[in-house]
Amino acid sequence: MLYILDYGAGNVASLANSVRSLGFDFKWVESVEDFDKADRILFPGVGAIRSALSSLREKGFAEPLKKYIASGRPYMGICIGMQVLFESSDESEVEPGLGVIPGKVGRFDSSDKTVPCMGWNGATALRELGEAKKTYGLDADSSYYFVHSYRVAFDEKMEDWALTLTKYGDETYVSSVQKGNVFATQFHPEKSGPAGLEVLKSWLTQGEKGQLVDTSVKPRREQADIDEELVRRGFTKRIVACLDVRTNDAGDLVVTKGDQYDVREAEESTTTETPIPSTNAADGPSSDSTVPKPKGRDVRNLGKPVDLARRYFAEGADEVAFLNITSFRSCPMHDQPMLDVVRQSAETVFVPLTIGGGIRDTTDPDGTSRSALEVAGTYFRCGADKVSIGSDAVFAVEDMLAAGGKKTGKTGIETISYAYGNQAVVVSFDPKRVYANSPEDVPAIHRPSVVDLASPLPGSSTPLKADLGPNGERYCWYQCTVRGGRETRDIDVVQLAQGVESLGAGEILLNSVDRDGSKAGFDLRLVALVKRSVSIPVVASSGAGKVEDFSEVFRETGVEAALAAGIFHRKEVPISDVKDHVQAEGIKIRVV
Ligand code: 1PR
Repeated sequence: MLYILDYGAGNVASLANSVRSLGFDFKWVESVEDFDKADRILFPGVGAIRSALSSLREKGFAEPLKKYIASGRPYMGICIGMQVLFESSDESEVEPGLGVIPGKVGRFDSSDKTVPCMGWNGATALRELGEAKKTYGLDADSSYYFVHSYRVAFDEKMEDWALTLTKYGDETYVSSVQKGNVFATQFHPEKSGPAGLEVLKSWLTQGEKGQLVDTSVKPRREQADIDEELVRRGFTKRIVACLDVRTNDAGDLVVTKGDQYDVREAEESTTTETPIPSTNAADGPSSDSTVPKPKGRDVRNLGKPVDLARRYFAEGADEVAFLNITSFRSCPMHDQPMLDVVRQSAETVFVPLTIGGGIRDTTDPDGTSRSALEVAGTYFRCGADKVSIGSDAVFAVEDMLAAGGKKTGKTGIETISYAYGNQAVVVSFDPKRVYANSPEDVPAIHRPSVVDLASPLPGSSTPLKADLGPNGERYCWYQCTVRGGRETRDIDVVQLAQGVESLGAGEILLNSVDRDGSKAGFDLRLVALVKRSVSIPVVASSGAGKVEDFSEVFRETGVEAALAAGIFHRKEVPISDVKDHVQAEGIKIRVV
């Protein structure tokens, strides 16, 4: 019997779904006795090693797990499930590792690259794999999904254990290990599409009729071949499909899409339905934009959330994001339809899923309070890999700035990233341009975020089309908004970006109210400004209209990922065309 070890953090639902989708049954490890009953153990660690190790010890699982591994029965670890095998980790000074593998887990150097490392990369075999070219289902031509800030650097001590190597920036690290009955990957097979499922299947079927394959005895490959492959494969940019989800006037949960955040049809509809007014006075106007709208305009309906997520997975999206865009209303967890959307999508969509909207402290109608951490945890257990925080992040940074930079440790960003790791916390920005004729017209505090709308990007000689304000203004700064663009706040994107990074966010999803739905291309000046303010990954969003927009934003700003909604929903630009174009431009991308 296969047992999966869930120590209580992160998204284990996806692994369970992928194992089931391959036709295997399993049980959860619930007691010390289960280690004796197990024929095979899968340990899908996610997030922070500190909580993984302390939870294993609190449950009394650490010694039984070591005994299980020493017994020679098959063990597969994923991400933290690989890192716990080592003697120690820089991430957790107080909790020693299990010591199954000699060596230490260290942190990526962030001086030359974004950390966490979040995205797709190859896995280059250290040893000759013979005719089959594949061991443990690992394919030299496939990409796998990695998300981590810590890694095991490759050196001669790791020769015995390293199965594959991967390169991120200048660092070559161990992306999977194998020796005897132990196999573990730094990447997430359950999030790596068909290529990842192949790895899981291979491990699940190995040893069923005899011995496990032991690659550690095979001869080593020529170093030059390994180096060539490490560079050729490399870290890829990501293409994200985004689904703005809300209930329409008929009460159906639909994917919608706005222009500058107005998600209603331009023309008054012929139906007699009227928009449902907000039931909560605190919600403000029940319209979907700051722009006044005539009555009777329907919410645009571009399809069902789960169907579209499945379509994008099949078409090769590297990630799928769901944003609950009516979360500005009260959104108690007890009847949150987005939970089902995530649950159902995670059953068949094996790439990372992000869920945003309403990730904050909430109160159910019966008075039950739920912390942002609890809300996020509920989504993770349903199959989300990351949560995206919008309005609450702005308030958190405002409070931190007002307190002279002091952190409380109690904000959603802090509590969620502490428990689940900062890779699990995205912050979604909804900035708007504020135009000015001169930088001096901008309040001094916001001048660091002023951009010149008539010049090339700083440090670039590539000409960039002037993009002046409506009255010919040459400058602008980017003001943050909350509640889906309804309310502006006295904070700019640079303050927000640096604030959320210091609170522990692992990624920024950078929308633009001005460009949303415009198909005019990403706001390169905005994207470049935020990208150079932080060292965490940035996802450029809003305005994609053609394949060239993607290569341009990658080339000109260096962002890690680019997101689009409208052009994918309306099938105007297929994801495969975007990827073919980006690849033809010499930019690394995962091609399915
Ligand atoms: O504040 O934590 O509850 O989160 C609310 C979330 O909902 C935020 O992430 C916010 O961005 C999002 N949101 C709220 N209202 C809207 C709206 O459109 N009326 N959607 C909204 C944000 C922007 C992107 C869109 C890109 C790409 N929409 O999601 O997908 O602009 O579109 P394009 O490629 O078609 O140009 P909280």
